[in-house]
Amino acid sequence: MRSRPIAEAWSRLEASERFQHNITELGGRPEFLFPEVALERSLVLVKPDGVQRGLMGEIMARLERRGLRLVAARFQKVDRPLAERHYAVHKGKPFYAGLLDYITSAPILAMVWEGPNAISAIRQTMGATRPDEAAPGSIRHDFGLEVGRNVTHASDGPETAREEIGLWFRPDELVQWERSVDRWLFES
Ligand code: RTP
Ligand code: MG
Repeated sequence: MRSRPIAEAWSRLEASERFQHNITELGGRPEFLFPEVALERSLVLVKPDGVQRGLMGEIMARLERRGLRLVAARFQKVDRPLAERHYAVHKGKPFYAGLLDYITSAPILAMVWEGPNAISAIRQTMGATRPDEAAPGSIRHDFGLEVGRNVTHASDGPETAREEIGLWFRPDELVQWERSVDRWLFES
């Protein structure tokens, strides 16, 4: 997603012979100059501690105020098989058993949110895994103290996001919609 004038100027530049020569000399196209902004989706969970502490509204409000768009939401209990599939990557780690007990201990709020670069934007809003290392102003910093009670989950990459959204939601539960403010939040 680039604004039209920049995209057009960039295309003209790329088409020039001098540019092609210089890029070949450099060994490739300098993507870092104009990184693409992708419209992404991420799974977000308000974990049992966040629900019990009455933080669902606060967490949704922060994501909404950031400009992200809600795609799906379900308040539910998490059974063991779903927890095992969701956290399969952590099987065998010392905290795995405690993590499964924690996530299945009480209801959670499962959601899908979308927006430009949503995956990294949401991870940033959540903060580092350990609340004692999370940046001030992030959810885990502002509402947490211990890694085993860190309030939220968010997908950590595009592939994980696809898998997790598929695990938690059926395709017909994902709502495609537009907000009148989208053009004030998404450049194109
Ligand atoms: P999440 O998957 O929940 O969004 O968290 P994350 O990516 O920031 O961290 P990850 O490494 O995927 O860990 C998953 C969850 O396991 C618990 N954990 N406990 N005791 C420990 O050392 C430890 N390490 C991780 C946390 O609840 C973490 O969110
Ligand atoms: Mg993770």
